[in-house]
Amino acid sequence: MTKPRLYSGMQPSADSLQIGNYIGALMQWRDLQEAYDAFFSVVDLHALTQPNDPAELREKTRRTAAQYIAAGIEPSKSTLYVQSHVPAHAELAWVLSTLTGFGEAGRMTQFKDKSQRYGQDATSVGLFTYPVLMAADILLYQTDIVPVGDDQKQHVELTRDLAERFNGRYGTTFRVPMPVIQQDTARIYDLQNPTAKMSKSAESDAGVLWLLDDPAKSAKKVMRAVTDSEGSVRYDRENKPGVSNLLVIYAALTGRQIPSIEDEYAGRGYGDFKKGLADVVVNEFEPVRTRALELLDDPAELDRVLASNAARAEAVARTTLGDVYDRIGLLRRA
Ligand code: AQP
Repeated sequence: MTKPRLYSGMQPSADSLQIGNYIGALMQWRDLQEAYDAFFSVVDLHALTQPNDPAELREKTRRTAAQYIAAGIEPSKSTLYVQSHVPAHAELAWVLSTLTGFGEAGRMTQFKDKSQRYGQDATSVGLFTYPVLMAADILLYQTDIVPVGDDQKQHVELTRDLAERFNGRYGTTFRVPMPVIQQDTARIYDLQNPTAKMSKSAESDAGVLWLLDDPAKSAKKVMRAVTDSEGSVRYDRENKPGVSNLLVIYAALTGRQIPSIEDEYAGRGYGDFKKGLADVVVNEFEPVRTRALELLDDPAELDRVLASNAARAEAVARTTLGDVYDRIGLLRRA
């Protein structure tokens, strides 16, 4: 029996991934790759919507791929590739953009937020059509499920609308994908500002735990994480966002339930709790970091793995794109 298809990706927008990417995405991908025919992409074309230094973008792309593998995504089991290695992404995005309403794209809240933040002059057309490229990513692979954070849910809804619109107009061509929304307990917040999502592009480094950082530095950041003056290790997202965030990280990395961790640290101070968490983080990150750095030591081999995975992705993507071109009436090259 063929396995259902899964598609997900991350932008190569930093030298290292942060612990939110690890808990919210990579750990789940690692589990899901067993039951699904999974496609995991490093979405470098999406990253072009931010200013980039070319040499740095290349390096970040390799580093992101290395961290996928080091975290347990197996390139022999899942298809792990770089988005720009498969030109069909950009080609299908163009076709889908002709089916997307201007107003429809303008309602995307991520675009509204980002364009407001950057200002009109720094907002590109690429940022506006970002969700259309994301729809192309997903639809090319006849995807059944898309694991995403809730901030991406609207983009998957647009993807579904575009698939249904195309199918309605030209006959069934695309599978209509389902979003699988990350649990609230998989969302990680900034250690210094625990009501803001931890992010690769955070303004300050102090609240971000980087997968590739020196372990001693990560331990120090845990010890300095913002908590509160109550002193009890208890989950209460509203009144104790700092401690709750640390509990979520602890539980996610150990596979334990939050109440059992609360019990363990009952009557002990935040110092003990943070020390325990720092050990958990260091133990989890250490092998991932070592493996990623090993892979990055041999970029030619990493590039070979990415190339053979891209060939696998390309075979699927070309078939879908060929069907699309036929349906919409593009003349095939003889
Ligand atoms: N704080 C987080 N908690 C849980 N999950 C998170 N993800 C990101 N931050 C957290 C998940 O990681 C994947 C990364 O997707 P992306 O690189 O396309 O962009 P993003 O979601 O915008 O991630 P960042 O780290 O905040 O990057 P920048 O700063 O570049 O925008 C997604 O699956 C996301 O849910």
